[in-house]
Amino acid sequence: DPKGKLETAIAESVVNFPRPAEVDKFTYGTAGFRTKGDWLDHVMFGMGLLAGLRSRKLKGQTIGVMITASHNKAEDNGVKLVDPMGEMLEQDWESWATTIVNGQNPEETVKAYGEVIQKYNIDQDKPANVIYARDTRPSGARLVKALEAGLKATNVTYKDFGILTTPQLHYLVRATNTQNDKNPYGEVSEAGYYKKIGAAFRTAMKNVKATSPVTVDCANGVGAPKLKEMIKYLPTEEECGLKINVVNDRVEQAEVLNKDCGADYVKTQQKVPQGFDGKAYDRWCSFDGDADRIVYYFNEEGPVFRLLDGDRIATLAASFLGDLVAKCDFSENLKLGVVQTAYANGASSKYVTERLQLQSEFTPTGVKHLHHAAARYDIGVYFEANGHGTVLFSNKALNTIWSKEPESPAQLENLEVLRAATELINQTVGDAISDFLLVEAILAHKEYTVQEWITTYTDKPNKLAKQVVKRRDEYKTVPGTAEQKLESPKGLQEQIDTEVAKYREGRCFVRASGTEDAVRIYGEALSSYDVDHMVQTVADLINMRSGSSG
Ligand code: G16
Repeated sequence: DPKGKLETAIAESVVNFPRPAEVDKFTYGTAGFRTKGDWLDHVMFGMGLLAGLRSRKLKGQTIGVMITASHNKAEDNGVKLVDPMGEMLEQDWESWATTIVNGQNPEETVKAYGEVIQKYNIDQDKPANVIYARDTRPSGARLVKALEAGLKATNVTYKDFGILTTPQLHYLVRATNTQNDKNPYGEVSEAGYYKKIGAAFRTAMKNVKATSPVTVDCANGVGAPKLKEMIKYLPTEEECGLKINVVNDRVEQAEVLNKDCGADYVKTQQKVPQGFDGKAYDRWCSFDGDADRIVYYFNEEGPVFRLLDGDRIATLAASFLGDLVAKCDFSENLKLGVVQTAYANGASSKYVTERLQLQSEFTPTGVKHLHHAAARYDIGVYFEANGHGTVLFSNKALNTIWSKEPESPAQLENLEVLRAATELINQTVGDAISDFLLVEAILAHKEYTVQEWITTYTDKPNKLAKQVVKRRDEYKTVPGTAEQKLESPKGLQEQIDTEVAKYREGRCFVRASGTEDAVRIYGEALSSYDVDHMVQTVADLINMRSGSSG
């Protein structure tokens, strides 16, 4: 009985990866499972099982597993599954991920495995293919073993791609699943990723030159070695004018990962990272720990810190692509839109609708939500304010852009840049390396300095704070409000509303983080004094209710 054999194999193997006593329940959150690396072996084993099931369900298409805790501390780790076209795991399956890793004993794990088979009517004789990679965290190598045990127990064919950025793994999943198609996404190798993006950047920069150098803070994470590799495939400084300095590249020192540096630090602390030695107006940017987010910034004299976050990248990209679309005569044909979350600065959304005259839309936090919304446009720009985002081109857009016969030399030039953009941008997920090169190309085309970029609109004073609470799962938002209204704890939203009404153009919302044990508070108002006061008062309201520790 092959089914019985499989069940025995799972039961025999899972005992080597027992549940840690410290965790009550694992939950597949905003970005998969995340917690201390030491507690994740059991979860990895379960994700091996589920990745195999997902692949079998999808007729053997390759599923990706990424082992990373991204912006979180070095001792944390995490895991998320990647669907065949490089997008995040289908939401329906998230609850199965939660079920399969929460078995209290081997029998329950086997039972959960059987339930997925039944629910999705999975033919166990179908092939299953999984590829995986990890970031530079020390626990990664051990966790890979647990993942492999789950894959082996259920006869899954797998391939280890070693250490990669999260977006590189997403790229490889899509490249693998499209390699025999008419339009393969790219070569199925890490080098294939660099080649594709490098060639696109070269084309995009053909007729322009960068006027100043840029420095990249890699958060002491996997982005550092991978960006250095990428640079080998880019046009040289002599050719395109761009000099790229790489800092915070100490990947061999685990404890400095994301420590006082990286995109999350810069965005939430509103400060330059450790190692910053820029002069006023030097252009800097920061990746996060797995290189799927990027933010730019500079200092004015003073020094006064100025941030160019995900909203700025979204508006820059939307305005640039919008212009190209118009110059290529596609405006009638291709619908462009910008997708953001409630964390987007109100001034950026206003700029999108009023200045750029583009559609704008909001979704809950989490790339998966933005991605799906952006996919409904011909050209969908999506970015979270924290710097996580990309641009999606529909098949219609790609066909239109690639089949057009240019009507003039000028139009040909624009068409070539637009075509290059479709190749330069990682369309599977937000990608710091690809977004970085896109921004650099746009700045070169627009001949923008950071000062010119930041004056396109004026940010509303804002603040993003964090409040540690005992039970973040008590904080639930009303569906359809882009997380801007709490339904529980009861009465808290009314208190917040009363407070916010005191401030001119005040806006403030509270939601539970999906990646940290805290609730986030975002506030905006006409003056920064008001914002600080409002956010502090709301934090106090939460603190009083939950008797929290922070
Ligand atoms: C992850 C998600 C992002 C999200 C961020 C913070 O980023 O991929 O979509 O914005 O967590 O989420 P939360 O506010 O729920 O903690 P990363 O870079 O850590 O993978």
